[in-house]
Amino acid sequence: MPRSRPLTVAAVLLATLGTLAVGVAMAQQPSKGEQALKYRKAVYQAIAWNMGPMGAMAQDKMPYDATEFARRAENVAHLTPMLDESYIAETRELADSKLKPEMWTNRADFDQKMRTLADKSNKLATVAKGGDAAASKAAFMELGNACKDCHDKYRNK
Ligand code: ASC
Repeated sequence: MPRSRPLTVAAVLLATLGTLAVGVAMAQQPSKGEQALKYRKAVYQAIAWNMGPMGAMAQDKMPYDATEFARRAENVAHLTPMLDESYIAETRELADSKLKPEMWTNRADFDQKMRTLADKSNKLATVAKGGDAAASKAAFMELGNACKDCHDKYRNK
């Protein structure tokens, strides 16, 4: 069938190009672990962004503003429970992380620290709603200690 040859050639060519395009698209797609690590860093960044002004107020580097402090505390309380799901096995071998490998063999301890983080940030949000500067600052320090406790053990400098 002479008419079918050029069509067959064109079809094979198109199929090959299509496969190549899919291959390139897949190569550019970050892996599940890379996406989880990116998400993790974004959540920590959002937490730090909100911790900043509270820290400045707690250290009297900025005037205490009860409404602003409570809003930031509420934000952090929403963010801390979002970290858990980023610590998936697919992130374990990724180089672009400060996570110490010990975390994977001390998972129960790490998870407990994560629960403490969530508890302390919830407590801070509740206390901050009360608008008492000294109580808010004290609860902020407790939360900061929960951050530090985990960083000291599981985060590379
Ligand atoms: C913060 C922040 C941290 C912790 C830590 C507490 O505000 O960004 O990583 O508190 O410094 O020691």
